[in-house]
Amino acid sequence: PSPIRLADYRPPAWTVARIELEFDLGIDTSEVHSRLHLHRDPAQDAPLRLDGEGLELLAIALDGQPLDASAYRYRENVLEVDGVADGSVLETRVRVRPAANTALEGLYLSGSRERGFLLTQCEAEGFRHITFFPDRPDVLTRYTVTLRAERERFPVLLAGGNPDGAGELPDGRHWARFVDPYPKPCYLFALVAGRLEKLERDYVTADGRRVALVIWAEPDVIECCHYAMDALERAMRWDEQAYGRNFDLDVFHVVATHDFNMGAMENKGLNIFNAKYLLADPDTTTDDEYRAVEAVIGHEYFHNWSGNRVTCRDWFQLSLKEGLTVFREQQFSADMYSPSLKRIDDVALLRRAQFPEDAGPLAHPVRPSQYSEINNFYTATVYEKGSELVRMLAGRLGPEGFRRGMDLYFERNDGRAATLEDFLAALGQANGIDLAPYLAWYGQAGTPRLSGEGHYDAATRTYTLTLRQHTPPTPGQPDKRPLPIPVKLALFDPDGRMLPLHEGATEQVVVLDTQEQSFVFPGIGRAPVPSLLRGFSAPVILDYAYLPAELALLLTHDTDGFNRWEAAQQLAWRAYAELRDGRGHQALAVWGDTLAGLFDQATLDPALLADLLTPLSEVELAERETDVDPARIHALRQTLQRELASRIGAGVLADRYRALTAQASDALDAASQARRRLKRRVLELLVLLDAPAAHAFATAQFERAATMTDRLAGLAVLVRSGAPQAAGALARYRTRHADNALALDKWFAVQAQIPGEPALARVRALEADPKFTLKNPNRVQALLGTWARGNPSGFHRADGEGYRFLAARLAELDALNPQVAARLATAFNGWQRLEPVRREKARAAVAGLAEQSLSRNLAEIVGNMLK
Ligand code: DPP
Ligand code: ZN
Repeated sequence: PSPIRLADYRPPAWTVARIELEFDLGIDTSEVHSRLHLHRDPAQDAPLRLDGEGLELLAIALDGQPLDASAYRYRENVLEVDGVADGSVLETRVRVRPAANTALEGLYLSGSRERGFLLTQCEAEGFRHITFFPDRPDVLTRYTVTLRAERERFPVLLAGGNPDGAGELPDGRHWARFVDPYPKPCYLFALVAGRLEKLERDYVTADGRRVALVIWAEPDVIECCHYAMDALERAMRWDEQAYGRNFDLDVFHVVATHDFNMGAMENKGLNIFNAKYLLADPDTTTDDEYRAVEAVIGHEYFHNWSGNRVTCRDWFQLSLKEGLTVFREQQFSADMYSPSLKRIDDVALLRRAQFPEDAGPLAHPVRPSQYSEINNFYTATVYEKGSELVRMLAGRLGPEGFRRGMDLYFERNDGRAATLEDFLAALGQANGIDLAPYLAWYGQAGTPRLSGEGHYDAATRTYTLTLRQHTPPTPGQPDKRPLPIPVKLALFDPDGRMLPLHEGATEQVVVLDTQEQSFVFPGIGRAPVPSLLRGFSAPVILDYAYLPAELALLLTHDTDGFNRWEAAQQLAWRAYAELRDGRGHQALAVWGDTLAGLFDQATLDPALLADLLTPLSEVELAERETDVDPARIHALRQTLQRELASRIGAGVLADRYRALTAQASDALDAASQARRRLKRRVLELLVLLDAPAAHAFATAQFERAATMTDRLAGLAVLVRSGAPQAAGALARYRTRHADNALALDKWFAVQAQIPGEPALARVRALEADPKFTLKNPNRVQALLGTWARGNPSGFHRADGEGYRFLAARLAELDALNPQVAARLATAFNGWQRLEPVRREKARAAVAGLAEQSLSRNLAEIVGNMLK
């Protein structure tokens, strides 16, 4: 099929003002009756064409008259109907098969036939699997939805919008109706039906609306929803205060499912969550997972305005809602937690997930110009880089200016399907600033490289900073333009004090918007050390020839927590390169000794210390290499960490470990979380120096842990370092958490992280475990995703067995669930940069896949990978 292009966008010829949907729900088959109130664009004369995939058409009528078979055609996923006029009502009745739907798109069954429930997933193009409709986000429609089902099997019936009646029917059936007063695109439609329990809380919005917040889950996990409920309330308050946005329906439903392709979905008034991002309880949820629940609850809630009230004109604008909503989510999490730790987490994620995407065969702009399968574009680029672009704009406007711009954006575009141009126009016009130059960021793929040089002139007391930018070519975009790059900076004197800059401020933003530019800072008394890109003010790769001692100064004194961490990362990178090239230990000594010096500093947040002690990941190291050998990178990174550990000292590490253990608690406050984070890091370093001692600590921690964070950390250290105690601990974990799907996912994942060649044998053994299934996306991600995407030395075997194994599983998975298969296939990203032996084996595995008959999803990924 030919790709869909942004340049081909045309407004819809037909829209649907209202839809009345009626469902007769059943597990094997469900019937969907729809009445579309059609509106024709007078400027276009195309016949009515509706999307529909896999629908069994039972009846069709136009304006009350059954249609003759010659008056419509249903082929190639399009229903074309003759004789439709503006104002016509088209009725269809179709049959769909929820239990047979393994793609988890459209209407499907979560869980078992006996106990599971029915639900829908429509983003991006799932609604066409439910009924005939113009399935595109710029068709905004008012929904009235009636659900009918057997009361005993489906006691709970939910759809988006406000409840509008319910009652009994003959033969033990019942019904419920929902009316959504806000026109919405069909990707935001949702229903849920089954045996679910609820938690309920009343909420009054800042503008005085009473809202019932209701979280639904299967009976065995409903008690794990209290944390999410608290988080939801915090998110709602936060959006009122930070953006002046109030909730707009009488009821807000949230439902947890274990069978979900994505993290969660913002359906209007009926959010559906992957259980992984909703359920939380101290015995099975780690600190990071608690924060993820809060973040995703916030994310989906914030979509009610950035996505639902203002939606996207077409899927090329996906980042309009996703980049913006990730940014809002990040602000929320930063406010609930710690701005600098949050920033470190987010940038680490960007570098681990988005930079490799932007540097490989799947590179695409934040606003892609074409796709063949839109589900392949729910990427780190659209989400995470998209958020970085919003952050740059927000930084450019300042807090008040950004709020003014956002107010105007929401006001102007409420009830509309908007574009990124609309977004930049509102932000700019509210502030009298032309933001059009920033549009280039949305259209250009690749991570810009920023290089800089500083020159200090003692005679004139001026410091001159020269910055240059260059973006390497990406597939289909050989030539790149310069982009506006805001560089937030400060200058430090050799004693680690910030120097006053313009008008006494100690921080300043300069914008590089040409290829090269120099910025002059007068009145500087001593040669300074620049702290550049503070807070990661632009998503670029900075190359500045710092001396190790200068990085040590920033690591010790920078007032920007993020840039302290960045200095540690830079030093770790230099130390790594020295080890790799056998070039002495200058940076290594500075890095190790500086961190050893900070190790006992009482004022340093233990969580920040834990992050400072963590060198860049194997994925990031591979990004900076050519002829990548993941086994060698793993070994070098281990050596690097052992060097760090030995500079701190086994005794010091063990003492700190004992002190942190003595303070252990099951509390969730930031200080307790920070201590657990550091404790894990200390244990990971200690095991490199004194394995028996660390294994004893880890075993005791595993056995006595009061939190999942501590239990899993103990287990991970045992398993990954091949401790003799590992097998016993794994068996005990398995018994203890036998009935908890999310805890079992972690059991699979921790074993998929075993480094090096043994990983594959373990993955194969775990595949045979009765609890493993390719039908559950979380389980697939836990085992195959963790191994192939998160364990480079385990996946990239020199004999190519890892590649052949993954390719075989992808083909199998693709027949069940194309979205999950396509995402997993991105594990092959970067294969062109592998060393020659692995490169050839990876290529052969990908090429072998390409010869098979694949879904559009997997075919597009594999095809791009080979281009
Ligand atoms: N729109 C969902 C999200 O919140 C994903 N489908 O990101
Ligand atoms: Zn989203």
